[in-house]
Amino acid sequence: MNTQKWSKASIVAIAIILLWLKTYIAYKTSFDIKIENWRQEIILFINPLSFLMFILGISLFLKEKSQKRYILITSFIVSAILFANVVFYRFFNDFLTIPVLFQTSNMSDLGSSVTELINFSDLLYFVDFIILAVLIKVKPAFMGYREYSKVDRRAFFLVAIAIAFFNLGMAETERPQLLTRTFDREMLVKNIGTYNYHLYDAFLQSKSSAQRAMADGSELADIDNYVRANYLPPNEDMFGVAKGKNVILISMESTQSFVINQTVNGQEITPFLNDFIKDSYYFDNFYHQTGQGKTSDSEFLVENSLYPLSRGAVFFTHSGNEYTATPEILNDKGYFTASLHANNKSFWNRDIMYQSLGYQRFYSLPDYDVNEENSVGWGMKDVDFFQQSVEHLKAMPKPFYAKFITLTNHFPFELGEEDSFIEPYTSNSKTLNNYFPTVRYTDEALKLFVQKLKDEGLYDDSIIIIYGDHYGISENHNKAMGEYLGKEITPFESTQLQRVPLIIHVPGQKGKTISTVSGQIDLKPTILHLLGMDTKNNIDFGSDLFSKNRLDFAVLRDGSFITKDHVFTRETCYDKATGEPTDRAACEPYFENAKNELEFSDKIIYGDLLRFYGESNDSKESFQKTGE
Ligand code: GP9
Ligand code: MN
Repeated sequence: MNTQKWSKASIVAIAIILLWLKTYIAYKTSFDIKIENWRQEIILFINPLSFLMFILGISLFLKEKSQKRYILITSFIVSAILFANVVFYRFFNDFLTIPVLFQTSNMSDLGSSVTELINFSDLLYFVDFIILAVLIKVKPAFMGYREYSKVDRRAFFLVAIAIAFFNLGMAETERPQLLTRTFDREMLVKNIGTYNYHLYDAFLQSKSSAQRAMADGSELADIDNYVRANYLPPNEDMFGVAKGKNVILISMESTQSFVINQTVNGQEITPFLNDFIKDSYYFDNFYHQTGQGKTSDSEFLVENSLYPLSRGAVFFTHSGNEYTATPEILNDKGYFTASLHANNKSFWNRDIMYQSLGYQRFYSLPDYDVNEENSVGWGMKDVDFFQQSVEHLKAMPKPFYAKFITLTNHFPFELGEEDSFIEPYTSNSKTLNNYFPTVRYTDEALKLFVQKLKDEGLYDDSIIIIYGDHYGISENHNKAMGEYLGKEITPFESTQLQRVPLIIHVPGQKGKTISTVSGQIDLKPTILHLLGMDTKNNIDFGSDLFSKNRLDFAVLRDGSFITKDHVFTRETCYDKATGEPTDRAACEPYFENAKNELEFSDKIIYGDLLRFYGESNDSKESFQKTGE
């Protein structure tokens, strides 16, 4: 009697145990979750359990047929969510969030990357589901149905609740304020589990929708004070030096500063940029501040001087907001504003977001002649992209503000023989190895582009600003990276690796290297001041890179920050001079500022607060739709 009861109870139990073990195995094999002690290991082990008990426990209320169907369908959905996280993690080194999940247009564009990211062995992620399905089909007697009494069900859910509280309690002692500090998804997943994390994410999502509805202009006062207090007047020597000139802004895909002035296998990686820097202002302590929105986040930072969000891509989640972006400001000053990028216009929701940013024209895929010969990896090769773009530039009304977004140096860094000017590196990371030749290729594309600008007489009438959009080599490749750089990649080094090049070429000026600690957020006021435009009344979180008395300071989207002498990351204060942890007190004076920066900026976005600020103009209507 007893055995029978046990065996008939098993379908729910088996489904829970299979999913539970699978999730734990996936944690250990497919994600890089750092475990510091045995308590954290226990938390990690038990964290999927309470959710699985709740969700599968619902089946205890169902009749035989629907119970089996419910369990099968639920197991499949849970497995699919886990697998989606695994694939996403391979690429982004991060966990999924709801906004990212709805970026299906991006997912379908991932193309070659997805095939790189999915292997045949990935079927293993569904093995438990297959076992369950087979058992139900082949051994229906073993997986028999049993009615559960009220007492059974109550006991079951009491155990689930107890486990959930035990989990939360342990997590809270390990990580106080876990749920209020949501910068770090890894920490969340580690402590409350992937599934609960998704529930939590859903809660955040609905909260942010509610925030906009509830927001009113009164919240702007504090933010306005903060921004005014941090405003820096322009450097008189630089203000207006590019007045009336064209602006050529180039976003270099995945280019980090560590390649500048360096070699691989004895060959220069960026020979053109190394030369170009000698005639330009070069910022060697300039950080990307992007989050999950990658390239789009960098565009957002550069043109709004606001931080992107800690989850999702603001290009997707808040494309309907009111902004005062550089293109919108320049439209009013008689500039023609355009973005050029030979990719689907809907990628990162650009076609929609660009209207909010004020762009008059988006030259996207249909504006280019793209074929098999001039494509590699994600699409059109940079050389061809720039060459064809010059024709668009020539046709634009002057002065123009034109943003170029390169593509060839994108993961998985594919390149044909004919375009490889240098040999790949030799380490156990194919990603890092192939990174160097594609960076070298983009460098060549830039050289040809600048030459063409000279040939067409555009060079002397334009300021050229080149920046890296975000990292290209994630922490998954720390070992190989350490080998290349000849040092261990500690959290300190990882933070320093978030530096991306920034080069500003002003016609007729020699330039120099400037080492002020800065970030993408600083570009908007810098550019506007170079063009001789006042920014006093803007809500900009960054400040002019040429201003005197600049504070060396950059906040990264994960809450890390960098000062003149210190780096604060992962709750540790590092001394830049030694790269070693130092007294926390050295970083403490900056905590408040770092927190304010991100929180105020988030408030503006979640509440769509700029709609209450000054009067908006109607540049949205002047946007010419492309590709239709
Ligand atoms: C896609 C390109 C790459 O259009 O900007 O985006 P990323 O994956 O780097 O964010
Ligand atoms: Mn990018």
